[in-house]
Amino acid sequence: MRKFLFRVSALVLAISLVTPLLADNHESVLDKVKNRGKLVCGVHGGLPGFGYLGEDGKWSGFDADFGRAIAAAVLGDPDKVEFVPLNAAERFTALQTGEIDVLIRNTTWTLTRDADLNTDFAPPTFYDGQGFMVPKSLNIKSIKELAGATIGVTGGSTTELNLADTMRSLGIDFKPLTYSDIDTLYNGYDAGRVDAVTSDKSQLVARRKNLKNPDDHVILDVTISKEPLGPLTIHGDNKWNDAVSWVVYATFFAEEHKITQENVKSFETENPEIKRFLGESGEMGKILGLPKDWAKQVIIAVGNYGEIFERNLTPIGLPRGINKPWTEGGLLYSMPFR
Ligand SMILES: N[C@@H](CCC(=O)N[C@@H](CS)C(=O)NCC(=O)O)C(=O)O
Repeated sequence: MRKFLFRVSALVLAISLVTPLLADNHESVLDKVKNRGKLVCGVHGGLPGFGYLGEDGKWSGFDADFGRAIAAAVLGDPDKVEFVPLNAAERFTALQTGEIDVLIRNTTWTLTRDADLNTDFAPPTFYDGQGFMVPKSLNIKSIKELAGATIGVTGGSTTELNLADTMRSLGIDFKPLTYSDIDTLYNGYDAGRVDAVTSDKSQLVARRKNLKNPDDHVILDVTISKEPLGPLTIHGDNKWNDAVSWVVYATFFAEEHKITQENVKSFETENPEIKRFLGESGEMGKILGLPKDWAKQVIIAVGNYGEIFERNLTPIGLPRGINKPWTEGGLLYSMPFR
């Protein structure tokens, strides 16, 4: 009898230990966010224009606004988001361990990150490329002229490998100086400890503004890589990745159809696709596990893609470039709301 009872209690214990794990594995992050009533979003903390924690304690930036857009879609309130600042190296662990629900931190979509890191990407929100910044006084115009230079780069990023690949293929000797933190990198550059700094061009533009004399520095007219930046979710949670992806598409779609933060509440249309977008017909919200008016809430909260760009990136001097709707020759292309 005692043996039997022991077996039963061991079985009960095993089931009670395993069940939450199983349940956890099957619970989409979408449901976790709804139950918690808050989105936890990993961002950069020190990148003006993208993810920046101001001295007033307020978060700003393009990536932060996409976090707010997701909170608006899922929870109907763009303020129901907690931002977690992460450096380049720790960002993926934070997502893998479930510390954050989504990572929106100027992160490049690459094959290895997609297939080998237990993460999935949503559509890119910013098509970037890697470049170089040098002091004007060095009078450097091309990468070849960087021969023998000490080049500052941060670790844990795609940047390091792109730099090594490019220099090797061009047969140029250089000295990389790897920093673990963005502030020390740019302070080091400003203090003349490195001759040049390399990074995503958006980051060079954003950080040039903080240098002692921004006008004394030039970003070379060369791009050595493709850096499609966008949100990441945990691998295999399709429901959550669908929701995040369609929030991004909603911002593209609204710009394409001239739906703005100002006109979205009273937007009148007979276009069936726009009606579905606004939640006036169809079951788009239900299918995604979101409220009927989720896309409308996104635009009320942060505006369309162009508005998000103009609010955050135009002021730091970034041109729209290829980050324009496909109808204007750019790469932003929403899948159909159908
Ligand atoms: N888009 C690239 C680079 C993004 C990135 O994190 N860049 C580095 C600078 S090159 C950075 O911000 N490092 C600062 C830090 O980790 O604090 C990537 O996804 O790896």
